[in-house]
Amino acid sequence: MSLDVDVLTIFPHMFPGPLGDSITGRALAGGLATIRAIDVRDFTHDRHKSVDDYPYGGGPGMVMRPEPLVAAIESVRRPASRVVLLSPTGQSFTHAVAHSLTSESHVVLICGRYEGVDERVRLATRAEEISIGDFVLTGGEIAAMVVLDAVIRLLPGALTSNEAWQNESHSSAGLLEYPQYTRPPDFRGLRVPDVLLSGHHAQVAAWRRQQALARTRERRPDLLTPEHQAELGD
Ligand code: J9Q
Repeated sequence: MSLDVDVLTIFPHMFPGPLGDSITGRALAGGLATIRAIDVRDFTHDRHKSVDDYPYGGGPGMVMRPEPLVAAIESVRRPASRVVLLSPTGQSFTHAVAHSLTSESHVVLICGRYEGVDERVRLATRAEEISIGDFVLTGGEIAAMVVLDAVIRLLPGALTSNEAWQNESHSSAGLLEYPQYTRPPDFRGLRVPDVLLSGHHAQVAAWRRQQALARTRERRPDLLTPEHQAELGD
């Protein structure tokens, strides 16, 4: 079964964009997933096809009006659809969320623009909100692409057996990755660590494990479990 995605946006020409290349492009061409970009302006009824308006209570910027967005959602949603609003106020997008989306038959991604979306869109459609991180974007389109990239590459058959194996061996379960090197052995005086040139596979594995642990302690101590701490020797 394939994943069907409807993206609701006022910039439908942005899709599939970069998702049309590389691994995701191959998955889309192979029918593992389909992305349909729906123009929210098609659900307006006024002469100017207006999708935004001034915020009640005043303040800067514009807010996306509920009628066109909800009409667009209702035109595509099915009983089993997962309806997701990309928003900086949402639940954090994680690998676990990406994985959960792979088992859906239909996902509706709603891309807001401007300073936000009328709250009644969420209330009327029971959409869940997902954030890809604590930063300000111009709109939800690029956030939707981030979500789709992460999800599509997890779909069965998206990765070649080689890519899947690389992916598997590359993810040191909950730790940051170890540093990678390729040729040349000396680049501007920066040498590849001797152990990597030694051909001692057990020593290479031990060095990489130690690097992954040390880098995680340095850069993302929040990821370190008591077991990792013990392995680091403290
Ligand atoms: C729609 N900043 O930011 C982080 N995750 C999603 C977003 C976002 C934004 C503006 C509009 C989504």
